[in-house]
Amino acid sequence: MQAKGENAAPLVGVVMGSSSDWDVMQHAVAMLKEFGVPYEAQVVSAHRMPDDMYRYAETARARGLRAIVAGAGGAAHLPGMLAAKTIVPVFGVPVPSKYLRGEDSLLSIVQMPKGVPVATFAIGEAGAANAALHAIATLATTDAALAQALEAFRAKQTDVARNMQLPA
Ligand code: RP5
Repeated sequence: MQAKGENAAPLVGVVMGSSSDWDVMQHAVAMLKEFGVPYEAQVVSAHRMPDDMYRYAETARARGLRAIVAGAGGAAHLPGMLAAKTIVPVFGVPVPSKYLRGEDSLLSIVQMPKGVPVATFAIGEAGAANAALHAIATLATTDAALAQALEAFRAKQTDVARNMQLPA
């Protein structure tokens, strides 16, 4: 998968261990698109392209990335190894795995030893979308227009919930 992006320099990097993660990780990209946040998305595999992974992390800050959303499945090293090489905040998304339904991915990502954090989200598409929303919330701390858009996004959810009807 090639790097994608809007015209502006990317503020959020979305990376994943395999193109097979895209079904899940596309939900992060969809959220960034919805908010008009410049992003890039690409495959960066921890165990199949370790040198590329290090380069990605080492250059992330200088390239202007303010957050990295990293999804991986199984023995999911990618988010932790990126975090080991950059101080750009890493938001980890456990991708459902074939045999253990992503519980392996979750535990691999969430159990970072003290000192190198990875903010870890839910397994699957909710986690991918929420990781992007968290990146957006981080950017919104210094971007009033984005903060307003995020408030509106929340208000819409409130309206939907208030109007929910149960079966008679
Ligand atoms: C991980 O291995 C990837 O993040 C993916 O979730 C999993 C399986 O990869 P493929 O065998 O589908 O390429 O590195």
